[in-house]
Amino acid sequence: MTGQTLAIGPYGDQERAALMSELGAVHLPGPEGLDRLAPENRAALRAVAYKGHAPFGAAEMDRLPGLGLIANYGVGYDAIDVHAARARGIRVTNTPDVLNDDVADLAVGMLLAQARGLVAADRFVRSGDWAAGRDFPLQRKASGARAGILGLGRIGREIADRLAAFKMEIHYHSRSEKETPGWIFHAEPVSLARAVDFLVVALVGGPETAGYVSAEVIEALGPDGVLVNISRGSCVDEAALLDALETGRIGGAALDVFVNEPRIDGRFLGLGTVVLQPHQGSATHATRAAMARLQRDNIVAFLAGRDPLTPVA
Ligand code: 8YV
Repeated sequence: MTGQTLAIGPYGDQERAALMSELGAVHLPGPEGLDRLAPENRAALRAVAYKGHAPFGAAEMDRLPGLGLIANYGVGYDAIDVHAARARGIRVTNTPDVLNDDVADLAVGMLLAQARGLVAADRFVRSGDWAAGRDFPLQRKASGARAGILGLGRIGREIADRLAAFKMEIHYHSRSEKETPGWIFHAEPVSLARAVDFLVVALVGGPETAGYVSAEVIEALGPDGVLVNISRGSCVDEAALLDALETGRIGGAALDVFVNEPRIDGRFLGLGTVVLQPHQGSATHATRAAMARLQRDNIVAFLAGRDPLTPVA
C-alpha cells in the first residue's frame, strides 16, 4: 500500500503516524504543496486523506491522474469539489455520525453560555468584581424557550433531542417535513426565525446553503432572538449578522464557525452579546480519534477493492 495514499492537511502527530504506519501515506500540510511531489510519485497515488478547509478542486485532482478516492476528515466536505470528483470517477467519503454527539453538545453549551452570560460571569468572578460585592446582572432563562433548528439532519436531530429535554418547544426547517415527535415544521426559514427565541444552524455547507441565514431571516429572529451556528460560516450572511448585532436588531449570537476562519472579522471581537468558539464542534480526543479511524477505514476498504464505508451522497 505504501505510496498510494497522500495525506493532505493539518494532522496532529498521532494521526499522521497512523496514516503512515497503516497506509504508508505521504503527508503534505496543504494542497498547494502538490507540485513538490515528483511526477512518478504523484502518478502512483490512488487515495487522498483530506483534512481542513482549503479548497480541493479540479486543478488539484488533475495533478493526481491515478486518484480514485478522496477520504475527507469531517462530516462537512464543502472544501472538496464533488462535481469535479464525480466527473473524474473519483469517489468521496466523509466521517458522519461519529461526531454528532460532540457537535450537538457544543451547540447546547453555546446556547446556554449565551443565554446565561457564562463567559462574562467567569470574567466577573476572576476580576474580583464579585468579591468586591458587585452584582452580576440577571440573565435570560433558557429552559422552556422556543428553539428553531435550521437543517434537521443527523446533527440537527441530536440538538433538537437535547433541547427538548430542556422543555423547549421545537420548531424546524429542512428540505422536507420529517417524522418527528410533535416538532413544528416551517417551509420557510423566515417563518422559522419569526417563531423562535433561539435559532440553531445545523445545515450542510457548500454553495447551495451559502447565505441561507439571510438579512431577512436575521430581522425575523429579532431583537430578542439569538443565533447559534455550529455548521459553516458560509451559511450566514455575516455582514448582515454583524450589522444586526451592532445595532441591537438581533439579541445575540453564539458562533463556532465563521466566513474567514481562523482570521475572523474583527467586529465580532467587540461584541458583548456574542459567544465565540474556535470551530471546535468535534474537537474531543474520543471523537477526533473516531473520525481519523473512519477516514483510514474508508481508504483501507477502497485500496483493497471493497466499497468505501461512508461515501457521500
Ligand atoms: C472537522 C467539521 O473536524 O466535521 C466537520 O464538518 O466541521 C469539523 O468537525 C473539521 O472540519 C476538520 O478539519
